[in-house]
Amino acid sequence: MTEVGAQRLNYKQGELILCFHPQAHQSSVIKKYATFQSKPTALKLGRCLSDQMNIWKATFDYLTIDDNLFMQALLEDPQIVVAQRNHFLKRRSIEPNDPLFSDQWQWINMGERGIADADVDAEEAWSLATGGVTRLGDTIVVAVIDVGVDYMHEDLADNIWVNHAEIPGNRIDDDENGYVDDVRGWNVLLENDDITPELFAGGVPQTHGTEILGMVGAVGNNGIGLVGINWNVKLMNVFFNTDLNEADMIAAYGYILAQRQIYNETNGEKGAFVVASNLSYGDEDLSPEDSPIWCAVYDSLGQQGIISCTAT
Ligand SMILES: [Ca+2]
Ligand SMILES: [Ca+2]
Ligand SMILES: [Ca+2]
Ligand SMILES: [Ca+2]
Repeated sequence: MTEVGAQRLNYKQGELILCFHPQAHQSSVIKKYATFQSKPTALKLGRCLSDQMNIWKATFDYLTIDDNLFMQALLEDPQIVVAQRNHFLKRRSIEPNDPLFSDQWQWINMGERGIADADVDAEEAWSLATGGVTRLGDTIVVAVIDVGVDYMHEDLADNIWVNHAEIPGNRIDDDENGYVDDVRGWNVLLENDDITPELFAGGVPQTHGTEILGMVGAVGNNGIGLVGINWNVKLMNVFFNTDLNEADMIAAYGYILAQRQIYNETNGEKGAFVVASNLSYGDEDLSPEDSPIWCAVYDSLGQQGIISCTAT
């Protein structure tokens, strides 16, 4: 066999991993394959990788021996349970190029804040998924109930959910979800889709909603600002103000529930595939007995497939 460029191979040439039967005589097996197709194999047993499983590393002369045929012969040997190549593994971690990522110790903490690795192991999750669309083709939506958001923000705009089934400003509930002109989400106080941030006294906009959205889904790997735990996601905004009461909050959840339930019932033709919701508000003096309806709302959300996160 000729030597193949190492960069094209995903395994170590000349190495095999062999799992022997429990009663096998390893040395006699190795001796049996001293030659293969009349050529010397230089087959040698290397390190025992697991005594319990009887797995060993082995080496052979891959320049002389056809490795495919040789492995096939080993696989068919009654003393060997299974033989395979020794593949290289990739580090299962992805890190984005966003400039402020190194400040976000909650994702990966190298010890710059508190204890190293006191983080959510974001890089390991990102090696599997960074948001976007599910395997079945559903666009992932996360709903946030908060005090409005800077939805034109350069690091959020691409991830803001928009209800494309609704025609804006015609005072008609085009998608028949019970909410008129709900293009950018829903404002439970004004009963329209105004999600611009509430103003503090003096006209300063609240930033809490924008911050929460950044955590959930600031656009990742775009070379700008921060990175959200989801790099690519649709962020549905439901607005209330800081004087929120329970009734307003239930109305906010009502919008989220409606969108997901309609999505489920129409097989994705209408509504939104909301998988999670966030509410950064609560009251430490309330108990579940005081608020049975609030509690039940979470059951209803869960039944439709929504995980809810709150700061109660
Ligand atoms: Ca970690
Ligand atoms: Ca509507
Ligand atoms: Ca409309
Ligand atoms: Ca970014």
